[in-house]
Amino acid sequence: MQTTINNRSHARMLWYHTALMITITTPDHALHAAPHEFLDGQIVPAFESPARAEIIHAALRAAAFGPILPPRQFGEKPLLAVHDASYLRFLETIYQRWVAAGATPAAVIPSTFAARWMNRPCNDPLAEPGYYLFDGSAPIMADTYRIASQAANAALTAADLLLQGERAAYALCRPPGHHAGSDLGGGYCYLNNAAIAAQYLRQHSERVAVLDIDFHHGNGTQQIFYERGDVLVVSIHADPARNYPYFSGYADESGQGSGTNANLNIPLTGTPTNDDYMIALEQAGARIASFAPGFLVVSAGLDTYSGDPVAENGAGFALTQAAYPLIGARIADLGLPTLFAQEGGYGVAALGENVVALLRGFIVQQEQQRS
Ligand code: SP5
Ligand code: ZN
Repeated sequence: MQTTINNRSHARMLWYHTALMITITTPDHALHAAPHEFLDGQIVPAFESPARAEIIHAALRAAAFGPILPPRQFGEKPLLAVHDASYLRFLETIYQRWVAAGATPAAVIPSTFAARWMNRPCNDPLAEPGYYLFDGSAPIMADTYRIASQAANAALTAADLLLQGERAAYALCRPPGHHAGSDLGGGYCYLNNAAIAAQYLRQHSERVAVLDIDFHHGNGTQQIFYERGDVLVVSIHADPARNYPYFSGYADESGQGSGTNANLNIPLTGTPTNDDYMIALEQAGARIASFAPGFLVVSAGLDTYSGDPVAENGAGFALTQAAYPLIGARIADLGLPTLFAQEGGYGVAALGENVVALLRGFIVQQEQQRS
């Protein structure tokens, strides 16, 4: 593994040599700003806000890990490799059609959902959102599709950096992605940035792994790769019996068909501490190592932090900031080219520092491996 890393660094462009980790992001993310979401029976101010990315950006600038660059444009092709065309057209057109039909211009939020035995398609602008969204926490505004595409482009640009020989890159994706399935959005997610990047990297390696460390089960990523043996999906998250997204994320969901045993869910009950979490991460790491992927995509949610407002009241995880460097170091130990894609994390005050702590843990460990 050591040799692989050194060979890779020869391919680096000279000016990248001093960068410990390159970040990809664009200030345009702020154009996607939901006025509210529908959560637990109430209209509440949107938790997934531009302030999240702003505080992460500021913390990364101060940490000076390396350049902070804008995404390149990839067009729709890599999105279509993961998402249905009809779903992309929905995301792109629904806001205008919704407003033209006389519905509120604040945001598209469904109130009637297609579920189980009532799932006939209906293209009425007031109905379509209930077909393509699974909850009331993914409001669609005028610029949502364009900005979600930019988040995917950020992940794809980070993927390209790995292909150019970078050991790691960080995509500051906003909106996040891991709840978005092939034809379904929800939980603040529209396009599955991590899955799009994993699928893109898959063109350059026979096997790719996704490690999801967000507090919530990465249900969208699981669905997208559930019947695939070439992309391993491992998710550590809160017990679905008591936590969003509730209807998936159990340990017995292990993949199907060619994907049998290529999905690993590690649900944690109670309020796990740093130590509890590291035990779960050890299990996740062992599975990823034995899968021997060419690339690792980390769905990096920081809502595992103690007191996160979106985690269940009184039953979130109990991780302290000290957990994140340990998590980053354990991920670096896998010795893989690694793409970090931002997912959740809503305790805005500590969010920037927690992201920096995670990435610093990775960087320090990676530097030790090199020397
Ligand atoms: C990307 C991501 O982290 N999405 C998370 C979406 C979660 N949305 C709904 C969570 C419902 C939790 N209800 C608990 C309220 C405690 N104040
Ligand atoms: Zn989350």
